[in-house]
Amino acid sequence: MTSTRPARPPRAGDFGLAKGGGALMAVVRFGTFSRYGHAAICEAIDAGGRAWVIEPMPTGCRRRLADLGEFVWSDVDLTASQAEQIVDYARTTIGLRYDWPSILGFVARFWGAKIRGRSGDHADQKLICSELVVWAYRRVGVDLCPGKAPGDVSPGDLDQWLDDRRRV
Ligand SMILES: [Ca+2]
Repeated sequence: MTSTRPARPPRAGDFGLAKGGGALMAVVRFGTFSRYGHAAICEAIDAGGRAWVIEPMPTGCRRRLADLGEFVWSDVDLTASQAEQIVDYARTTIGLRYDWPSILGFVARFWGAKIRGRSGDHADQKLICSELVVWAYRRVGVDLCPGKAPGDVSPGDLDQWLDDRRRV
C-alpha cells in the first residue's frame, strides 16, 4: 500500500489512483484497507499540463480535467497501440452507470464475507472506477488482477499490483 512515484510523467492510457473525495470513497478505502478509494484512466494530457481523466462515478462514468497531482500514476510500458485502445475503450464507457454491487462487495470484504452472485459483474455495462481500469487493460493483454472478476478489483488491489511490479 505504498506506491512510489512513477519514473516518468503520466500519459494517455495510464491509470491513476487517488484517495477520492466523499463518503463513498471513504467506504471503499475502509472496506479494502487501502489509502486509495478511486481510480481513473488518463485520456490525454492537455496543453496546460493537466490530465483529462475518464472515471466511473456514482452519477455515471464521466470525463473530467484533473490536476496531475491528484493521482498517483501507473507507469506500465504500453505500446502506442495499446494506449490508444485503452483510451478508445474508456471513451465508450462515458455515461455508463455505476456498479453498486461491487461497492457492497468491498464492504463485505471488510467483514471477511463474500457476496454471492456477483460473478456476473454486470460485465462491463456497469462500472466502478477500478473495474474500468481492469477491463481496459485486459483488452490489450495486460491483466492487472489475474483470476479476479474486474468488479471485484479495488483501487487498493491496483496499488498492490503496482507495488509488486516495482519490487521485481
Ligand atoms: Ca461491472
